[in-house]
Amino acid sequence: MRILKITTVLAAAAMAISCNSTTPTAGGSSTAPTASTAPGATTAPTAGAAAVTVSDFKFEPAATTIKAGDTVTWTFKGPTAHSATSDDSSTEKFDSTVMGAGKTFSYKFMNKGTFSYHCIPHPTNMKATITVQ
Ligand SMILES: [Cu+2]
Repeated sequence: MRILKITTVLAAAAMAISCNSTTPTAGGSSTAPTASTAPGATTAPTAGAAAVTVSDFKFEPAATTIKAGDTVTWTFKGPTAHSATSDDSSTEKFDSTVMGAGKTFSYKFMNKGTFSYHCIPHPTNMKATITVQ
């Protein structure tokens, strides 16, 4: 008789636990965040990197917009040597030095703002900006 009573109590307790556990999950709250994060991920630009082509005699694109922490890589093309050098007025200081075709230079921008730069041999016709948001 005692054993039978204990098992009925345990069975009742087990049923109570299983009933309680199914109630919160029935809300389906776990599917809601997954659906909301998916559109945000698709609208974000290529994470962490931007490319600028340095040709004779221009930076392409002349205006680049990135996010803080992104790295910009300049690729040097064309027979004439060029540089990507921050202007004196720029608070972000970088200088590729004068490079020939086939070379690359990368710089990671950690601070927000618009930073203007130029080419050392051609400062009047080769100007561009990096905007960090
Ligand atoms: Cu140049």
